[in-house]
Amino acid sequence: MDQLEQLREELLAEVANASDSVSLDAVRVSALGKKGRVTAMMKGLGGMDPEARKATGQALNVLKGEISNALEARKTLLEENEISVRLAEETIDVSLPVRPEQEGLLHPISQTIEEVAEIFAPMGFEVAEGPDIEDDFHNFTALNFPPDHPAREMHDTFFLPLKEDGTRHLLRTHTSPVQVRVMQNTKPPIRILAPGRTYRCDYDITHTPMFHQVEGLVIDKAVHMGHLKSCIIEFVKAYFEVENLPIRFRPSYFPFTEPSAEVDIGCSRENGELKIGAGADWLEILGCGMVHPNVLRSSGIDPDEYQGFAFGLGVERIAMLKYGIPDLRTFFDSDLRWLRHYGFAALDVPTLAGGLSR
Ligand code: 2NL
Repeated sequence: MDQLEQLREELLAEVANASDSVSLDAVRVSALGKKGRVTAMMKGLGGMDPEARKATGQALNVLKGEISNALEARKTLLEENEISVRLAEETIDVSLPVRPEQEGLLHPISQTIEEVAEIFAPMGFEVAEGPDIEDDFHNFTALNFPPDHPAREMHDTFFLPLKEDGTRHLLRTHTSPVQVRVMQNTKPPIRILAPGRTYRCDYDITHTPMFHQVEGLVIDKAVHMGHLKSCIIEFVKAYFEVENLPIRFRPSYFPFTEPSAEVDIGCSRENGELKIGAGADWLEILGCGMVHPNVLRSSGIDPDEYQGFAFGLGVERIAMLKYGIPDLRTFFDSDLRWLRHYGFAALDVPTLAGGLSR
């Protein structure tokens, strides 16, 4: 028994002194392995008389259990220590740029949409989104485009294949269907901005088949043309960052607004150079109007109770004007040299106080 007690103390000391999981495993093998010291004593039981075999056997089993428990406890402790050491050594500053030598840039389209949203946010406009693939109702019918009206063809629509029920989906030709969906699901007052991709089958110097729009919509009980005008004037001045920018509202036509207007800003064109601000010329920058009663009705809003105004602008166009980008088609070439020239620092977000376009 003395011998067993001595073995017990030695083995527990070895377990306590093991300083890593590799040396701890060596202790386990030397005690409980096939040729281990406890195992060897177990083998010796066969040569004992029955009384001694029973007593020693029980004592060996107790010892084996004790050593196993000590090994397990030591193993857990060592593993926890090893994790703490690694955590302390392997700290990462997650706020550092991933590849400082190859930092990503914001595309001028993203930058322009953020600037527009930043200007309208303090006026209470929230950003709304919807699907690029739309149905005829949300893209045309709800917006007061009569069936077979040439305005539908004017939009050069991309249609998806006919479905079994004879209808077909399409790629939205403007972001107005987003606003139709909001009107269907929201009790006024409504004040939203709908930026996003739009598609028309057209490709030349001034058209790409995919382009971007931002539309705005306000619905309330007593909204009138004066609200529309001040909202647009406020936006245009903030966006172009020009004091005393001349602005005019010119009567126009859209199926979804009545009355409708196009908005021009003053500019000058001298020896081929376009300058925004006071000058002899005018430049068209957006369309707007009072929402047509048919559009309200189609979207589930009572035109006798509510009215509203809406506007729409082309993102590429106002980005080209502000940032002097001469060729529309270069927007979607994915040319890194172009992006390094026209792109914006990703963390330098536009704010009204800090400047929109630093
Ligand atoms: C343009 C003109 C415009 C709208 C878009 C709109 C949306 C709804 C109801 C009524 Cl849901 N109107 N949008 C209104 C006037 C003009 O866009 O030239 N865009 C590039």
